Amino acid sequence: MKIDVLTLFPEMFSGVFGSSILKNAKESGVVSYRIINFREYADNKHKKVDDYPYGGGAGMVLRAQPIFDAVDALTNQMQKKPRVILLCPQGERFTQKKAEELAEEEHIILLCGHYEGYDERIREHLATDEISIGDYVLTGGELGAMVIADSVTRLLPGVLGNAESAITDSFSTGLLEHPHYTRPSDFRGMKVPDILLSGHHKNIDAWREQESFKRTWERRPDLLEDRKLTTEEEKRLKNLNKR
Ligand code: 9D3
Repeated sequence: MKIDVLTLFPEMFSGVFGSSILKNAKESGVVSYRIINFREYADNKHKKVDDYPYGGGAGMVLRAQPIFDAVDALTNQMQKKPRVILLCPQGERFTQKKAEELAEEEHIILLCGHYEGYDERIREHLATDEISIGDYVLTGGELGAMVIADSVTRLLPGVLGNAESAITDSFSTGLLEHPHYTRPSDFRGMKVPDILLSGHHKNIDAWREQESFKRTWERRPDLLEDRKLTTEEEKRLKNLNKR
């Protein structure tokens, strides 16, 4: 998979793309990253990427020309059209489902803006998706592009080992993870639950499922509203209400 980023701050990406899992994914050839400063594509001698808004008003607007030309340069000679993803506060909220959808693509281009708005023609005629990573205000789209690149890369075949495999992730099962403990069994008087030391694997599995359900019910009831409870989970809910 090819992941390209268009940004005015390319230096922000070196840490994320140069570390552990993403670095290994790149070196194994599963994914390639290109970080492009779209200022290089500005057709005027001052390399200006923004301009005053038609109709007046405060703030600046990102010009269409450098962005269209940069996307053309990244897609020339390629038959299949890439997904062109605009990072912006007004976009659709990013979720694991969207990460899974993007992981199926051959080529994605992530477009990062800042306080300037985008010329609407970028939205209408270039972007295939508009994404926000959540309801808080960032200084630009770069952190969003990193979040998407990270979450999509780890879903690509061969990127994660069995131990870290994505299949048992909380957002794939729809539940939060149960508590984990490691040695010692007594740390400063804080004990590991007896059941985990019992060696009864069936009981341990049942305890973990109950704890997962309890955590989700207490912390993220919205995750349970989005899906139908299994009969097993209905029982767990009754267990919780008894205590
Ligand atoms: C004046 C109105 N503001 C829009 C809500 C202006 C504005 C603030 C911050 C415009 C852009 C930005 C920079 N943020 C992003 O580019 C951004 C973002 C975010 O701020 N939150 C969550 N996801 C994203 S993705 C891109």
